[in-house]
Amino acid sequence: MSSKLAALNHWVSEVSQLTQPDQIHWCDGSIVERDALVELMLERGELLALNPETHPDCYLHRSHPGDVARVEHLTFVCTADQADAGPNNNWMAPDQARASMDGLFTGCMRGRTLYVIPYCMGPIHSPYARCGVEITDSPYVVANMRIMTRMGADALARIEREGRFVRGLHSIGELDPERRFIMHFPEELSILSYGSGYGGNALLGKKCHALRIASWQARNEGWLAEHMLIVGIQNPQGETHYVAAAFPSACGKTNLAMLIPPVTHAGWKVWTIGDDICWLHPGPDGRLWAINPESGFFGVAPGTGRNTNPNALDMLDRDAIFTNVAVTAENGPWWEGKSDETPHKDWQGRDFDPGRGPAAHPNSRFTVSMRQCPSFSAEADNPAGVPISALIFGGRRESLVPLVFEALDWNHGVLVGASMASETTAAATGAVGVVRRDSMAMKPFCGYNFADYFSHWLSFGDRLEHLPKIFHVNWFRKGPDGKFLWPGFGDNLRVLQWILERCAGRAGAVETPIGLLPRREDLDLRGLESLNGSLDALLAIDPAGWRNEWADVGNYLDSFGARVPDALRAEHARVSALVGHVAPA
Ligand code: GTP
Ligand code: SPV
Ligand code: MN
Repeated sequence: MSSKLAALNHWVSEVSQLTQPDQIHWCDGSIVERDALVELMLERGELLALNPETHPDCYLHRSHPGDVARVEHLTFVCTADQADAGPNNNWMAPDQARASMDGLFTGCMRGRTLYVIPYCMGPIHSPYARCGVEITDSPYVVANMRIMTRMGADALARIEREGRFVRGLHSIGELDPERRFIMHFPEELSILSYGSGYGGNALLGKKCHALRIASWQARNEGWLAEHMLIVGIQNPQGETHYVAAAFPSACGKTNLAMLIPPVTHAGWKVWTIGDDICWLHPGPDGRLWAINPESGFFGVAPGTGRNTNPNALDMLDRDAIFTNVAVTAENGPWWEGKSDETPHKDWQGRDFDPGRGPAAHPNSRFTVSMRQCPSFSAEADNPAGVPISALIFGGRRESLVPLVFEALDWNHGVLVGASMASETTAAATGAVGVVRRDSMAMKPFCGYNFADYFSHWLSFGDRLEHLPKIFHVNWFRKGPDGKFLWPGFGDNLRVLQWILERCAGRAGAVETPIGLLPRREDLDLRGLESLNGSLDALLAIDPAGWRNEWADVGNYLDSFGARVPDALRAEHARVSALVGHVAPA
């Protein structure tokens, strides 16, 4: 098979000359193709079938133990001018990057099959959707891309019609961390990824295309590509409003996207549009409209349980791929927080021994179609997207940052997003639990200079007639006993409720030096009497702490030099003065 598009055929033959595969397979996305790939991976031991009675069509993949997360230190943005990549990215000169990657790719597919994966990010007929082609030698990547994107014949037809696509070349190579790089060439709309088979390093439609490359395109074309969930919240009056929320990796997007309202909230319902990536466009009506470019979830397994995320459990009992989870004696998938069963084998397939740490890898994941989610919204297929009422930023902060606050206006909201910080998680290799700045949850994903990105965000103040309100949330503040103060999960709806009532001009708030906060009486806390003592702590503002915080944000902005927009500096000066004016305790 080949394509009607000469440029695509040419690229595939160029890559096959370089990589020397035994065969070339053009993916059509059919179920027959999927079944054949699964069969092949079962034979080779790359997939293990889980219990077909309790978990039909569910498979476990154990990745190389040294290849379990994104690798930020090996991820590069290769622009002609280093300043365009910015201090927020690792940079290499494009020629040098291409030459060293060519070296790695030479002959790397000998004895393997080269798969050509045409895919579409976004509803197939949406003007906001964008296409790409990933070439890979990993059937596991093909199987995951089939769930995560609209992959196959329809995407190829669109690519042939449009004549343009993002080019992603991927090989698992030797899975050697010394020979592993994820390179982006935004000026050419291309990606080269070598040496990892894991998630964001290998499923190139996801972080590489839909965030790093797309954020670059979005800046040039006047839209935004963001690390955000999209959720519809239906109130008892039957109205549904949509919000998008940016939290860093493993900080609660999937959970918020499919939460089940607390029992006190009869008549409320949450509709899931997306759990990780959101493309935002100014619509013809002057509002901001959102599509989810993905069609599946690559979600964090640990912590997903009946009490925390029942919708997720209900979509994970059939047709799902699990990566690096543990298994029970009955050969069901298991992870910490799932159930009180005892794991039998750990994520590396060894007999479980608590002395060796958790049974499931902390970054173990499930891949599942969004259509299996009980709260899936058909609006996820709407080519126009959904209109956004509020944007939410959030991080994992055990101290200082209150449960929720509202920005005074757009520029203040952009500063709140730019100054976000969060404790690092197992979603990337490296230390866990270290607070770092993670502007708009895009530190690992913005394909260009953050200073230019901040300018781009500010520009929407003029582009949009109806600006969404901007909020900041923190589910992770802890008390002196080291426990989370806020129950989180389903109860997060109470915060979304306040946010939407603020958007409707109905809920009260009090102005503080950091923004508008709810008072106790502004939140619907029915049924949460247990919270009594904690609420004051959850909403407390520590002026000295915030003086330090804003001073640190000032240093952070300095690190981007003269490209930082004046309006952001001015906003920073304004809020710094506000916390400065609060009398020290
Ligand atoms: P990525 O897929 O890496 O982008 O992560 P994500 O932002 O989608 O995070 P996810 O919803 O998968 O949650 C990550 C971890 O945080 C899981 O272990 C959850 O159980 C936990 N978590 C999510 N929401 C809450 C919450 O409201 N409170 C607490 N305490 N933990 C939460
Ligand atoms: C994240 O790390 O934010 C993820 C997982 O969603 S990955 O696909 O590996 O990027
Ligand atoms: Mn993510």
